[in-house]
Amino acid sequence: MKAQLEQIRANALEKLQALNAEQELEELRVRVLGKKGELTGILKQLGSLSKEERPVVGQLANEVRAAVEAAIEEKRAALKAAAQELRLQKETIDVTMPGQLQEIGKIHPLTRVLEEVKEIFFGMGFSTVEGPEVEYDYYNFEALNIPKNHPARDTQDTFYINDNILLRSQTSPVQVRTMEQQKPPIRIIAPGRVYRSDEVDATHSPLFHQIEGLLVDKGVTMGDLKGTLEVFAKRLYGDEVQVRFRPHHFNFTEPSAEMDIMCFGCGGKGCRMCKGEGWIEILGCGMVHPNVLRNCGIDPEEYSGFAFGIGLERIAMRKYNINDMRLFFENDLKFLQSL
Ligand code: 2U9
Repeated sequence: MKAQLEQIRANALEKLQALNAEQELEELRVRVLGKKGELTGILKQLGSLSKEERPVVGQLANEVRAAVEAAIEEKRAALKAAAQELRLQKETIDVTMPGQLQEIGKIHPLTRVLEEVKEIFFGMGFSTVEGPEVEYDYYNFEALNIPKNHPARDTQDTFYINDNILLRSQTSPVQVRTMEQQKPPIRIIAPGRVYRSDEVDATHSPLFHQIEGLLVDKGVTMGDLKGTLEVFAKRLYGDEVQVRFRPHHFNFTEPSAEMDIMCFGCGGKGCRMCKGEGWIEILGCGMVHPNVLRNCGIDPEEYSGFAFGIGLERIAMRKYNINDMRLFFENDLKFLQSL
């Protein structure tokens, strides 16, 4: 039995030398010192020994247990220290390394101008309404007093899905849908993407953005239209800006007009920026045509309203002095960061 105990000790110490994982260490502890372990097996046999032998072998067994336990604890500490050392090495931070440049993005100029325009109209009690970009011919043209084969369709030629469905050429369908569902007073702006079958060049794009507005109530006049849009121009371009209204024609408004602002490059004298005009066109507008009100279930004898349409790209081009519309859509970071 003494020889067995010595064997257990020698074996355990030898194995301990070789192992290098916590898991293996635990396995060894269970195999030698555990309830069904080698050492426990020997202790169970003590009863079969003679009176003289029992204390001698018992003492040796205790010594072996103490020695193995101590060696296991020592190994456990060594493994822990080694693991810690490895982690420290792996996680070392080189504080002299150059940092990674985090590029900071910017709000797209069109979004910025859109937000600005929206804020101005929110300040005058308008709220935003949105609608589908794929529309029925009815909402895009018919309801707006532009029947099939009317020449006004030429200037707003768009992309057709079929005879009745198209990509909207203006955001006006949103206002038509709103009037169908809501009784006046109505005071809304409709921003969004619109489409035209245009060749791409510096001032044309098959996709661009509009903000249209509509106000319908009892007793609304051209005076309300002019006052509202003049306030808009002054908020956007500064209080000193002067505006003028020129007669125009749209099927959906009567009378119709375009609003110009006095050129800030030359103060109205005429320069390259305003192409010698002295004035710069910024939007179209007019009193909602009685046919349009009627089409939307609103009695033109009881209510009147005004509407306007703003091309967002055009406003942004003026504001940031950009001469090519394509720049908005090319995602050229150099351009976008420069604004
Ligand atoms: C309804 C009734 C009337 C919207 C209007 C304009 C004038 C206009 C252009 C501006 C530049 C289009 O983007 S652009 O090319 N728009 O001049 N838009 S009045 O009139 C409406 C809209 C909805 C129910």
